[in-house]
Amino acid sequence: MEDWFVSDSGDAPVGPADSLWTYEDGSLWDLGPADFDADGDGTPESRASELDGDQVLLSDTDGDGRVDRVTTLHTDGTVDVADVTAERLPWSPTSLGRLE
Ligand SMILES: [Ca+2]
Ligand SMILES: [Ca+2]
Repeated sequence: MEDWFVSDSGDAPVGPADSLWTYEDGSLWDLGPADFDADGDGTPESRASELDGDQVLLSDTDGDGRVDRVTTLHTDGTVDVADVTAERLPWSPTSLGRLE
């Protein structure tokens, strides 16, 4: 999970082209710039990652830079799509091994 880190620059990300981000337990998580165009509009708004062996696609669907959709591609071939509207994302950061 080398590309998961908490931003220490103090700069607020302004959009998915600069950084995808989310808040978790009061910390700003900077996921890095979007590099995948999931909806095909020509602008990258998503970033692939991995969680517990599953591929996940973290997407910002409204262009504010904050991740609001998580698509999980399970190893058994099933796909889950979760829209994130609450403060907490539907995953446990502890499983990434970076937060206590
Ligand atoms: Ca797009
Ligand atoms: Ca968003």
